[in-house]
Amino acid sequence: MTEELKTGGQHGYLRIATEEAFATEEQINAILRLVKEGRADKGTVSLWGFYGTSPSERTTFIRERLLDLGDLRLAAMDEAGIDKAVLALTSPGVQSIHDVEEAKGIASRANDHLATACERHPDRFIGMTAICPQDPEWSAQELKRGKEELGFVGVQVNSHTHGHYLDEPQFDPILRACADMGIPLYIHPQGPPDEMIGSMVDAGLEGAIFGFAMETSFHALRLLTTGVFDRYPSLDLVLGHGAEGLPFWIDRLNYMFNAGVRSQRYERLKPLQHNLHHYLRNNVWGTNSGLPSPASIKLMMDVMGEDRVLYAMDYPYQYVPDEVRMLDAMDITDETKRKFFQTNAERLFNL
Ligand code: 1DF
Ligand code: MN
Repeated sequence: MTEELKTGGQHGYLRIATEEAFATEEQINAILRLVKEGRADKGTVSLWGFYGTSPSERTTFIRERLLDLGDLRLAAMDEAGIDKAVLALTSPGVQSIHDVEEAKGIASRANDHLATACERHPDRFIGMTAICPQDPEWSAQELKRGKEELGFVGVQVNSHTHGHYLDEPQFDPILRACADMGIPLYIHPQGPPDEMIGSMVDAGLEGAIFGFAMETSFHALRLLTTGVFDRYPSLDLVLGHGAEGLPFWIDRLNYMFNAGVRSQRYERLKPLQHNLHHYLRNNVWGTNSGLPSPASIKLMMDVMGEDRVLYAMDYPYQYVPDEVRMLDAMDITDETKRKFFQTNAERLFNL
């Protein structure tokens, strides 16, 4: 498994990686200041207390790679045969920051910085807008600027904002902007909010290993079960990490949701226009970030349809070129492989 991975598509497809992270100095400094002052939530303390300060080889590599939007990243992409990267401000974006004016400034400067890098490398880098859900109206404006002035193709929201979720009415301007302007909404994990994190940090399980998926799948399910996609049938929701496990759970989710609705168990849960399967197959897109194994990818394709499953690497958090070799060798048809690596991303992000 040491064959050279080439960009350029001679093997039949371009590889477009769709969950790739960058950071800015001021973002990391602002988050570390919160951590130091004891004002960050537990998930942020654990995540950035570690990545921001640990001297380990992994964290040093990641810090250096997050801050680079130039040669280091391009060399890594070349080495792993990645033609294009869809880039977003790393988790938690500015969502842990309490001072909303400060948070908006950091997000919009990160957007300017990313746009400059995309202009410099237009055939390699593609941007997603960073927003500040703490101010939904401002975020809707920034989404418009991202799309119309900066050329960005989506938005990454790093799941909850201080324990609040996008189905809550105050966030409606964000959902409406995404639906009206055709902006895919990528809900990316961060640590669970203090109300949820419980004993997960003590167990060492609140991060990317488990807590991320638990909290982000909860977020996505809230959107599905409260009728967000009946209100916004054209809204595209993108989830990483095997659509955060939802394809695996879908039959149980659907059965128990319908059972609960029929018996009027919860005030909040009302009949929907469709089964939950329908939204997975019509509104949700899933990437395989963190999940290089064919078994997970084929399950996603079975449940969601092969037109909705996309490749992601999650650079620099999971930079493993051998995973690309493994995916190249997947026993799916050439046409399906091309959809997975290239054309589904082109369709979703309108590339
Ligand atoms: C980690 C993983 C961190 C992912 C991330 O952003 C992240 C990690 C801070 O390994 O702690 O995006 N990930 O998506 O798997
Ligand atoms: Mn990620």
